[in-house]
Amino acid sequence: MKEPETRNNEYRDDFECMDTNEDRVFWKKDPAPAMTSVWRAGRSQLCVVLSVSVLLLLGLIIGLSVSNAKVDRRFIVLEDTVANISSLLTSVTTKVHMGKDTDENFHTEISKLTVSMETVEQQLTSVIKSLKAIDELEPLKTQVSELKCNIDKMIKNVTSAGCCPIDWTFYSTACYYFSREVMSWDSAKEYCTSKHSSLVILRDDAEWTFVSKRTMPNYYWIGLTDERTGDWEWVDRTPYVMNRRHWKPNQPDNWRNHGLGGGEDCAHLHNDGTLNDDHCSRLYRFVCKAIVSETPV
Ligand code: MBG
Ligand code: CA
Repeated sequence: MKEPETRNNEYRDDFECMDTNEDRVFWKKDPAPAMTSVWRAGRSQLCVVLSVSVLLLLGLIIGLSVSNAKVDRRFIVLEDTVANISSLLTSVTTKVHMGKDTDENFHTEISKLTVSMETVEQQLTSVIKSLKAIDELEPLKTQVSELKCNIDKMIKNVTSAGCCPIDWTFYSTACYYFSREVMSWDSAKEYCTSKHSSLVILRDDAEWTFVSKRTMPNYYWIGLTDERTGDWEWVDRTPYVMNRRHWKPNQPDNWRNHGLGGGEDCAHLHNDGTLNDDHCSRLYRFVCKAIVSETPV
């Protein structure tokens, strides 16, 4: 099968030690135009990028502080209610122990307790709502990171640590490559390795959502297989904990009637972002992932 064109002049990959000056040079994109000409040619572009960055940063800061203040307030109210419940419980338990659970006050306290429980439930719902609002700021954070990278590229003409090569997308602590070219699972695995990355390993729901939003409505191989041991494992050989919600209904089924020999040992994201096991020789797009920093940028 035809290997995809690699664009040597677009980036050179070394994901291991990106902090050294040598690697900053190694990650340099196209031959650098002289700094002065970058300034002359791109001054107005730079102004636009800088203004957008400032606006985005402002948005992020305002968004975060508003959400944080809301969560803080809701937590304080929740704390008070829980303290109230706790003292009511102590009083009720003492009465039960002392056999005074026939007192008129006892019933009043029990109904107070029930009301407080309902209040806690409502308050928890509202805290969860606020936390979700913070989650919604994630795309804004990614945009800010990308802008920072673009500014570094424009001013210094280098790809800084935490920034991704052209055609790769930064998310959280890694760069992701969503291929347009199609390959068998094994060739895709080799391709990712040759770029100092691996077929994607999806560590949590947030990453799953980020990746599947980008892959839908196409099929993409991911780094999940049961070919080696018969049990599903990630390409780094960490076991996959079966979660049926990740899979299409009735999958994985190790279907054998495809006439290609054997069953189905490789997992791909289906057009709706859920998984199917398929014959590893099928030609699908694929996702590579390269860790670029241990802490979010
Ligand atoms: C297909 C799957 C294939 C196999 C088959 C079984 C309609 O989906 O792609 O992997 O599971 O169903 O009928
Ligand atoms: Ca299947």
